[in-house]
Amino acid sequence: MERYYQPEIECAPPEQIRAWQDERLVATVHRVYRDVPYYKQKMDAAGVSPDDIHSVDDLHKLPFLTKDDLRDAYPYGLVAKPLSDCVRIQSTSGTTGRRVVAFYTQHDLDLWEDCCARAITAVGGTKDDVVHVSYGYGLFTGGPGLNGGSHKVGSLTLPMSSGNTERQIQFMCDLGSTILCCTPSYAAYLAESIIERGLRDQIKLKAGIFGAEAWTEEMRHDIEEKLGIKAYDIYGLTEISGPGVSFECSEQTGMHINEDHFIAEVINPITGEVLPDGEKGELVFTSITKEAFPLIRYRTRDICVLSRKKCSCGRTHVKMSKPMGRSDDMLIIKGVNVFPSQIETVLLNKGYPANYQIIVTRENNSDQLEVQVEMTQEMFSDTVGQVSAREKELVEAMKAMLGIYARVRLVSPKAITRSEGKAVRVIDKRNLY
Ligand code: DLL
Repeated sequence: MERYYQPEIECAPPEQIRAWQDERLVATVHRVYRDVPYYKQKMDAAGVSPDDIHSVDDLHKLPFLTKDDLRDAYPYGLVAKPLSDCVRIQSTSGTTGRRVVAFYTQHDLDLWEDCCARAITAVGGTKDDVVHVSYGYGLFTGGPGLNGGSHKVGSLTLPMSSGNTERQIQFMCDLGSTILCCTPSYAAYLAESIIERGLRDQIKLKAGIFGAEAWTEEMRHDIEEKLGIKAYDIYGLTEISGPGVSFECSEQTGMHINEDHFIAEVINPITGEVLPDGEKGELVFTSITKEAFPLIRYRTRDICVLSRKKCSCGRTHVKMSKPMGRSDDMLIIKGVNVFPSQIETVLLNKGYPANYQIIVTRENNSDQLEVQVEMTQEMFSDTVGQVSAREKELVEAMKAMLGIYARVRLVSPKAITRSEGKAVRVIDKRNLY
């Protein structure tokens, strides 16, 4: 039995999971109230005492924590251990404001790596695998998380980091990488580059662990077909540790949340009301085993659905759907909610590659949506003179999906800059006016 497939935990009966959560939640709440003035202040202001929290049923009494709280408390205000007990920081890229900095004790690193090891094991990884980690290393959690998980599984680990596609492919061929870990957009780019070089037969990849950004089922099929692998989703966020908060198993129908470490809720993002399983809303996490940076009811802004349907893999931990976008990713165009994933679905269904960019502008006080779409090489050579017919077809398909008009501009192959990390899909120029 693999060390990091832990059936006694991952397949535990729901009552057992609940008992762990109750006990760990109560302990965490008492600890943060005692040791972190920021939490004490917040709970006092909400009129909740740690003695009001007896079990997960009382979780809803606690106030939410948001990214704004993390920014207010930056850098040390939410740290729950003396700094001398912390051994690592990781951080977000800070593209939407001040960076979020997360702290880890050695124990926290161990648990985080366990979560990533579970994810690798769930896709069939063993100590006989060669795990090729092309997530960025450094402050970003992707590289360090999967690297640590791979070590724990005992796999041979290639700490490639992102970029230098030529070298990635060469190592993949020479060293026989079997599991690729990177963003789905970079996986698509690597697939394209491998095929172009005629090296598809020389790679030994069997699985990919792709996450850190939203991707559609259509993109999964595309990558699986091009690389001849199974492509699995992995989810996480720096604030809650990094990758491995949840991960897909062989069923590939959503990601099991490591419920012995994190309690998940889905809420109505407007009212804050907790929604029953099966309803779509904003995902909220409470960490119950972290020492240095425990977060209580942290609003992720990711929109998804939780499901407790029995899973064929035997794991009993709740599953989250692929995030359907972030509440702050959602574009409001002419009053209509538009998610980039809807546009991606249209494009992949119509046979276009997932290389596109969404540009939003405001002209004469009216929002304008433009989608620049790359053609495949075949389309490009076949369709001289047919570009406008193709564009028209896409405009209609977008209208059916989004309910509004989007200008479509087909561009030549390779015209859209490839990403080595998280893809930049949306350029919203409205805030610049
Ligand atoms: O992206 C951690 C990570 C690294 C996850 C590698 C998976 C693999 P952050 O940079 O803090 O952390 O970004 C977190 O990315 O709130 C989601 O909006 C998005 N995200 C992460 N995983 C997925 C996924 C890492 N599988 C933010 N699908 C999260 C969709 C994802 N979105």
